[in-house]
Amino acid sequence: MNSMDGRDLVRSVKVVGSARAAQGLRTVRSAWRRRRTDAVALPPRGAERARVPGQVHGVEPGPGGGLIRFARSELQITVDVNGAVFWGWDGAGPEPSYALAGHCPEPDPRAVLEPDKDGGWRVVAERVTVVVSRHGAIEVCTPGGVTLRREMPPRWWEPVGGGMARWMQRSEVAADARFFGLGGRASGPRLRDGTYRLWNTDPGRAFAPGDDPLYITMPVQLVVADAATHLVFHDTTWDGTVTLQEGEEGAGSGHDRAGRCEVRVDGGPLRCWVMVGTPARVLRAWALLTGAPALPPAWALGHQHARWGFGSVQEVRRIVVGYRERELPLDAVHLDIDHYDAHQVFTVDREHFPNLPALAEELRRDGIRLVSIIDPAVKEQPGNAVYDSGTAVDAFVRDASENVVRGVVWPGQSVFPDFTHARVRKWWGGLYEERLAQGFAGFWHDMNEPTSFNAFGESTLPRSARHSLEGVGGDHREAHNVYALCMAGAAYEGLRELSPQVRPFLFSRSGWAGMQRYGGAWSGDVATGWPGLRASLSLVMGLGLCGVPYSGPDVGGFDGSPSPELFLRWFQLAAYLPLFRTHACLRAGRREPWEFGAEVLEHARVALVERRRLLPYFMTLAHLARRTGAPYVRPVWWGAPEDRTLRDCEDVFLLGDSLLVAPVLDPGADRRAVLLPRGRWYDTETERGYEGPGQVLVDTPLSRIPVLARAGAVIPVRGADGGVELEVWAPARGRTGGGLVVPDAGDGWNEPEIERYVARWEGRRVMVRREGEDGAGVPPYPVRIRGLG
Ligand code: NBV
Repeated sequence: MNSMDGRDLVRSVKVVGSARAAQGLRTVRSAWRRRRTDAVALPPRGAERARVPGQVHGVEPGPGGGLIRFARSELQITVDVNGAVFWGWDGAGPEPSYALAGHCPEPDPRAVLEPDKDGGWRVVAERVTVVVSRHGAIEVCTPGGVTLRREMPPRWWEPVGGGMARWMQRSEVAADARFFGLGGRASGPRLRDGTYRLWNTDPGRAFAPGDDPLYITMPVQLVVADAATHLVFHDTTWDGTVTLQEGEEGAGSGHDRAGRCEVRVDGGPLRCWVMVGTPARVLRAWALLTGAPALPPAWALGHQHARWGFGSVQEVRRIVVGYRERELPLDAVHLDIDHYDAHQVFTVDREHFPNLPALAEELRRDGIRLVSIIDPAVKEQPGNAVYDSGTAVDAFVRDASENVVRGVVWPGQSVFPDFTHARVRKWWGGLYEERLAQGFAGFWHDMNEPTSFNAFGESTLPRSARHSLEGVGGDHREAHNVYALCMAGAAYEGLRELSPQVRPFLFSRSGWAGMQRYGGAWSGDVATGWPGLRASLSLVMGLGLCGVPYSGPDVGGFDGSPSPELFLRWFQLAAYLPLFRTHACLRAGRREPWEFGAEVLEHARVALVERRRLLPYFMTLAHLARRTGAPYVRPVWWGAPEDRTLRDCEDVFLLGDSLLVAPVLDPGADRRAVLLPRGRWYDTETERGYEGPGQVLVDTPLSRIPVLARAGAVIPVRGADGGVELEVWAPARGRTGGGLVVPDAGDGWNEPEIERYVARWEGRRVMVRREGEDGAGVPPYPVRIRGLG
């Protein structure tokens, strides 16, 4: 194929189809082998004995808390210097942990273990009090004594013949509390009653709300209640479930029914972290513990276009020219597996992509970067350089009999690097040298749950597959959920070494707590349809509340063909999400903005131009996320978690502190209700002001989705000359406003200073000053005041 026309597309679908059919038999065999391997290597657990902690019988105070001994277990509690509480049962300490960024923070020397009533104990710290009953229930309370969470004494089931215990932990939260998080969930962001599994999963087809679990699961819950917000993290990588039931407040003199949570896990330590405070404080503590989010380069905050099946360099050029001719901003093009030679990672199909470095160079001159997909599976084929070099360092996952574990993925029979081994990560990281030489500037990790096509059961590695787990040794039951996290770590560290002057940019389909240290995520194969549009917002918000601020959906959905209206609404939403990328499956309809008619093209252009104008604001939000853990996309209750109406609102979000975005998520909507937090909000299109809190009706013609600016906001935008300007929304009379600006400092490691601006009425004018050590100064940017009308 020299160019990718319709027939070629069909042919390449057939090639993939027939390759998959040919793989069918092998797949069946491999699934059968997998089940047999598991049956031999993981014998049934047999009889089990249940255990609870029993009665307290002694304590040993230590820094930040201490050890509490029970008849049949012991509990370590420590409050750290950032105010986060750790507790671990049965000798579990906070390390080692895949979630933590480096070592566990120091204990807070002011927090001490002291006796409580009824034979219990408590640790009183500045922002939280933890009370442990004599039977091992743990209560997390605000400094004012309001209980936020009560964990019942845990229960273990231990195989009589020895082996890993399963455990269960029940807890109660306030009747008014709402649950969020647990990674990327399609049916959120508010997690309603139900059971959510903790096992990263490729659903094997495009997903919609109701499909659970998906690619990124995390035992991280953010619980928002009147009294305070808390984040709780059960630090175990094992398979498990979290069952949630929201509480209910009793009417009149009726009793409240507490919210309930039950965590059941198949193994691993029973240990927990809790952070208490406002949402901002909690996310900050989480980022301090698990790592600052990687900072994307400015181009990754622009518009990116992907497609499975560009098929040739000519098609890539055609798309780029299409954007250019229509004056549509474009910042990156992503190449999917069809640019590989026979689907093998770290290779190039030289027939159809003869000179990638030249293409990359040509695009870069136009300000467009190339991004490469990376799959972890390596074709089992002696002579293939990746396979040979991996074999030489003993990189691939083996089973209990020391045989290399095989699966079936795009290149055919494949083997899987064991990213839980430092040596393997080092080898893998080095492979990105080939990608850098091809001119790629960013990386898109796929199929890393890991996925292997199996005819029955789960499409992943056998549970008995062995992993290094940093030399401790274990199996896939423990390594599965951190496979993608470790792959991201390998890529990030490798890229840092290969190209030390440039910040690595990568995002990943799968991951786990702490993945933000290495990059972002995307929402995976979201189904084309209005429910998919809603799900894609839920994923971005949920991941943000788990500490992963950079993510976004496949605009238009992964499969099928969106109607022009659906495509446009998706495009308009994603223009305000951190990752703004169009993408689709091989067989899906087109996703270029000009494929949906003149009207959609016009409105999509407006969205693209506005995204480019907001780039300095996005850059600022990226820096703030890195420094504070606050996601760019925040639920509307972010600054007012005590407002119950806001807490239940899922179809509006805040973009940073200054903007409120109300996407259109339903077909045919020509206006929509928008819930506003307290204060004045300006419709950025009409400049009309609205007073919050309350609900307003705003028109939603096809040309736009409502975006409102907070009165007083100072927003850095890109001016007509490409330089930064301050867009200032008049504060309400008698009030002041302000905003932060972090200038773009290039793709290196510079951490520019945060600039603070204050807006206030001075007589009949709104003035903006820069706050500095030597008083207020004139901003170094042009200022435009809006909302005066
Ligand atoms: O590499 C092909 C696709 C990719 O386009 C998509 O974004 C990933 O989520 N990939 C899944 C593998 C094929 C899935 C059917």
